[in-house]
Amino acid sequence: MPDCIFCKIAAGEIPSNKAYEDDDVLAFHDVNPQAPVHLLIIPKAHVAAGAAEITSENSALVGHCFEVAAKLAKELHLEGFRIVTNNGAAAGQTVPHLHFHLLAGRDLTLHLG
Ligand code: DGP
Repeated sequence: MPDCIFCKIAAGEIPSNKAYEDDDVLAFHDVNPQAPVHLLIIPKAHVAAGAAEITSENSALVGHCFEVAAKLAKELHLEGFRIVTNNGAAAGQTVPHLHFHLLAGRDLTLHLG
């Protein structure tokens, strides 16, 4: 997708600090880390702008992203971690290319409800 930062990173047109790469998925360090470990895991292809566009057509790639997250968590010996995806500007999404934040290395305790 033209003008998509993450498509350019996936294509190597914008440099990134890569943590994992295969034919379909890339993981790289967030430029503005919110935790000591803050990786972004993306499908290389622009299959969806965000989670609201996940369908049976692209969900295998979503599963693949989570497999990569589990692999990285194991390799990095992460004791606890959080996977976050922001959908839409109201949720703070700034890059409309489906991606998952993998956060770890600080207290991530969250009280819901
Ligand atoms: P979100 O707000 O959920 O759309 O997350 C987008 C993240 O992408 C944000 O934490 C900052 C990061 N980011 C934006 N541009 C770049 C870039 O050029 N390189 C890297 N490594 N991260 C980027």
